[in-house]
Amino acid sequence: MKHTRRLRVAVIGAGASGVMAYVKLKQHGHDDVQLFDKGDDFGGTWRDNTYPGLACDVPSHLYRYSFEPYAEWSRVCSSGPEILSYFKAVAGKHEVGRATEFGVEVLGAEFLEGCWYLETSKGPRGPFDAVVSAMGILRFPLYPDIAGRDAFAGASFHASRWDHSVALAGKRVGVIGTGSTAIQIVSATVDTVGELKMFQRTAQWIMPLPNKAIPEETKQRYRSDRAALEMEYARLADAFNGRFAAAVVGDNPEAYDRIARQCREHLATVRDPDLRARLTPDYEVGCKRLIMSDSFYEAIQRRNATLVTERIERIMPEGVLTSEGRLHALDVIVFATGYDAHTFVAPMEVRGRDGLSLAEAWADAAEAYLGVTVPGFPNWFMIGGPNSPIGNFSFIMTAERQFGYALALIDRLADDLREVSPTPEATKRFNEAIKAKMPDTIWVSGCRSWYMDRNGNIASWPWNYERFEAEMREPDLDHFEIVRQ
Ligand code: NA7
Repeated sequence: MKHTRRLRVAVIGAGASGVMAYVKLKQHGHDDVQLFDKGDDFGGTWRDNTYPGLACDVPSHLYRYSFEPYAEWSRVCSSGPEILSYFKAVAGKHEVGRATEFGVEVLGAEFLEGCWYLETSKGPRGPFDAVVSAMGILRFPLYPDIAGRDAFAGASFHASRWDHSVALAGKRVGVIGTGSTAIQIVSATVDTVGELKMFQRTAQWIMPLPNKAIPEETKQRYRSDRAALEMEYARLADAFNGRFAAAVVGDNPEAYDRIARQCREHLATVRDPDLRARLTPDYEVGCKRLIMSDSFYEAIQRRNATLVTERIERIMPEGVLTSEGRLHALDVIVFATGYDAHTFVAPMEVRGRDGLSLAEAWADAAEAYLGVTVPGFPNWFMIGGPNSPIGNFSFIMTAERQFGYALALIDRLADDLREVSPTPEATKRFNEAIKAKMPDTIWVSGCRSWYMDRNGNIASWPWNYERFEAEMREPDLDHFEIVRQ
């Protein structure tokens, strides 16, 4: 693609989204692109997470780039290391390393006289004509606010910062939390540890997604028949980003009923009625992100596993004290207590036009236009910004859609525009539509989840995926303030 000027583009983050942005920028003829990543390699969240049982719960044939089909996935939902090596291989193939500075944290960004200047842990970088924020969503581990947390005499760590120097074999291990992470860890470690105690604050709905190995014949077919591989991608996109997403936002009642029934039937396989009752959620299926597992119920019914549902009172040097005064003696505590999913660019300080900071602009609520751009922050594009579709579907596909939209604007910056930012009116209309939709969503039906932010605003995309794809197809320049070249 030929352009009238050579654009200098910064991409913050070299995880799955940052690498994708680089490849697509290059395909569109943008060859002055610089990536920054505070880690030491590609992979983002798949580099940082190394806990036992780590896997994606979205089928691998959908959790990949549309432009890099892959015939070799070993299972329906592949392990973390396999996913990491895929993303690293793609980065290697496209020589993204040449354009990436690792070990550089971007601390601030400022828009001055039409350009972005970055402040990093290794000094200033820039100027850049456009910035792509590809920093991921679940970056900041949340540690529970439990009294005595630091008093524990054994080993303790957050699941996403796994301490591999701690051997689990034969140990008394406590896992705090019942999210996707905790469920994977419990399933993967129950046969290794001596005793496993899972501390549950809230029961979860669990969908029995069978994680079968993909047979060699199937891989062989995918290797030789690209169309078959594409058909599998399309089938899964329809099932997950399509029907599943629609079911959760209320657009497909039959699919929703089927999912809810599957979860109930799955729960009914728990043999002990008392354990089953304690594992039964008191909110609707889909209110929290659904757990996908066909091994957890079996794991928690093992002789050496215990589900603790009494409230945690405090952590003692010996273990966890629960509300009925019982001390659960432990050697290791794993905090599988999730992430702050609503930080977006923070703690990076981003200053747009007139010195306005994103933190100031977002003091009441993080609001963007269609999740990608923000009024007053020209040429700043986000992947995974506020109200991006998050849930039980492929974020890789979402990231590609969002960046496709951003790229159409970036192309214009290289052709005839100098600055582009959404109008406050368009942004207000979009966010009012989200608020208007909020009472109809399942996310407000009485559970605590990261689909809502701390001020009670919806953090996800409240409509179906078709609408998202339609919105991402092409930016409507009437909704943007533009400065021409
Ligand atoms: P989640 O899904 O946010 O789960 C965190 C879990 O930790 C959840 O069960 C919480 O209970 C529990 N939690 C948090 N704080 C506490 C305290 N103080 N006491 C007891 N229990 C607590 O995080 P995950 O890492 O499992 O999954 C995140 C996403 O990663 C996942 O959805 C995929 O997209 C990948 P709560 O339910 O809030 O009562």
